[in-house]
Amino acid sequence: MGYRVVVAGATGNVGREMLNILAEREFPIDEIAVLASARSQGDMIEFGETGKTLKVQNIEHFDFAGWDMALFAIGSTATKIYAPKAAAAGCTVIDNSSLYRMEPDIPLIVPEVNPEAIDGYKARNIIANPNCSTAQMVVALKPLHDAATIKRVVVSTYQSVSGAGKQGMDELFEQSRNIFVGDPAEPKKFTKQIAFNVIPHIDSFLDDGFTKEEWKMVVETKKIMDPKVKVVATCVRVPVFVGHSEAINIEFENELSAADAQKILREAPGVMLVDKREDGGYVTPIECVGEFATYVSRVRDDPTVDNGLVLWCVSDNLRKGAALNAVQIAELLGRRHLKKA
Ligand code: 11C
Repeated sequence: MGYRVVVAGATGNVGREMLNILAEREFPIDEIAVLASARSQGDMIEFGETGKTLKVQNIEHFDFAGWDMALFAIGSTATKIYAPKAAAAGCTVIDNSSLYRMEPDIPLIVPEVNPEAIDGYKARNIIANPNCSTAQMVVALKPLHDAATIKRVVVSTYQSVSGAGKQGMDELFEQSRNIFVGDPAEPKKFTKQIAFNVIPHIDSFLDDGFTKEEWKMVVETKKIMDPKVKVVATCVRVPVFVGHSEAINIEFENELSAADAQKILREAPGVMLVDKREDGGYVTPIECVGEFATYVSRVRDDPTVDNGLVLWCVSDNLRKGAALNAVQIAELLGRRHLKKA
């Protein structure tokens, strides 16, 4: 016996990955409904590689009663309308938008890091999925935090254009092509040219000069992992289609050598350590596309601080950063709360 599952936003980058991953992981499904805005109503989309195609329904007219869980990837504005409706109808919402993440009575979950926090979902019947750059970072940090207690994290990100949706991917493609043929490469989605460039700006600016993406990495890490951990981030968009990378400097309370950290990371859930200290002995974004793991490479002792390490972390932002984490939350919800015979 399986679940009645809804995927809302099924035609977008993340929604499509949700369908792929539900199929790949053989999530127990009795019935699946795929929703989008009126514009996509009636479109047919593939359910991963199952050979099945699904007809897109208009979310405006969908009745969530009788459905067990809904994976939402529709952005904050639409989520504000439809998530409370679904939750009130008894369908548990697993939401990929930033809308509810910091609400105290809504769990923000990375299953490898804080699975027990899911138990609070009943207050609102909504569970939040973190920002992509936070999700992969906490998967890598948690086992090290357990071993030596992290005091402070300094992270610089190298985030792919797929984090900005299909428009971001199209802009990188079109600008690259235009530059090759000598046509103008005007920015539309991004604030500056992204092809052959990097842009130190993701999401809107806040009063203190940080961006909202940088703020999310701070507050979400605290909520998921430990409020005592200090984090400072610089988030940068790079001309990569899929896969976010992060250079992370970590300061610990207690001593932890790079060799011991490697041993810990080798065994850590969700982590794949690839750290050969030779040409090519590390992972780059292109290699993590379509994968489940958070890859860690280049683990080094930081000689400039007491008890410091430096590492490189890469993951598929549409998967661990979004769709995979949402499906893992659905699996966790099933195991802990919505057991089927
Ligand atoms: C980006 N991290 O790469 C963003 C996308 O809060 O879920 C995801 C934004 C979010 O642009």
